[in-house]
Amino acid sequence: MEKQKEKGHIHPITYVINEIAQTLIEMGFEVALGPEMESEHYNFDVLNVPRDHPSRDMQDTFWIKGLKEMVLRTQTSSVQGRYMETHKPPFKILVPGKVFRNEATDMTHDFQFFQIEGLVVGEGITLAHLKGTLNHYLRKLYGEDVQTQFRPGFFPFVEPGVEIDMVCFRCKGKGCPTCKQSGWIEILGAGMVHPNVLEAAGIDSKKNQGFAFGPGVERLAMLKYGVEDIRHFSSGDLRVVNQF
Ligand code: 2U9
Repeated sequence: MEKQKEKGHIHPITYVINEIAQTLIEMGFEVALGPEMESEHYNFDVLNVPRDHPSRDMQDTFWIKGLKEMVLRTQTSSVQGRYMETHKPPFKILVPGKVFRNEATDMTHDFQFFQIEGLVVGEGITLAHLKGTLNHYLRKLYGEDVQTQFRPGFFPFVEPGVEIDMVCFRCKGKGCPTCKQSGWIEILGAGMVHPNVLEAAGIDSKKNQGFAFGPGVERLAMLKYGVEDIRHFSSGDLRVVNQF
């Protein structure tokens, strides 16, 4: 008898992107996409990243040889910059895609990874909308008993910026090596869109407010599936994907 052919597998990163996208689409978000090779203008300038910011260094960003002022995008936010120039608020978009960082790899850092960013702009948008949206999608991803805390954080494109922690899935908040005894695990960054970013796209920041969030998908997947090294996801080792 002919041996049954083994079926293909969906990559765990694709699973997580699809799951988050589905939740956000149910909430009225639309998907926006853009180029992986991006201009310095959309990758940094319109996002309020100062000219002398360290993230623009050769050591942190892949600059394209022979093409002036072109980079491999360091975050998917460049897509939102383009979108805001051509669409009037109110809008809610989600932007999944690959991003690149010119840095040494270790268990929690890779030179390429995926992000799924969200952006909501309109009149009367507040930090409460950001909290509600993130808590809803984290519950869908990790279960109804997810508990989060929001701390101040700094990113040039948001003000105020927040970093969001989740109660440690391993020790449930008691403190263990996974959460460095704190009981909390940092999962993503977010914030209210900086007025400079809205104005750079021609949006009146007196009339409109926005919130944005930008998790790294591998980090969410590592926590969901208990994967200890981020590099497993792009290693091409089928023993990894065959488990999903
Ligand atoms: C626009 C305005 C603001 C997206 C945001 C973060 C905070 C954030 C990091 C998480 C881990 C990058 O992958 S990472 O290294 N990002 O914490 N991202 S707010 O803010 C935006 C996006 C678009 C127009």
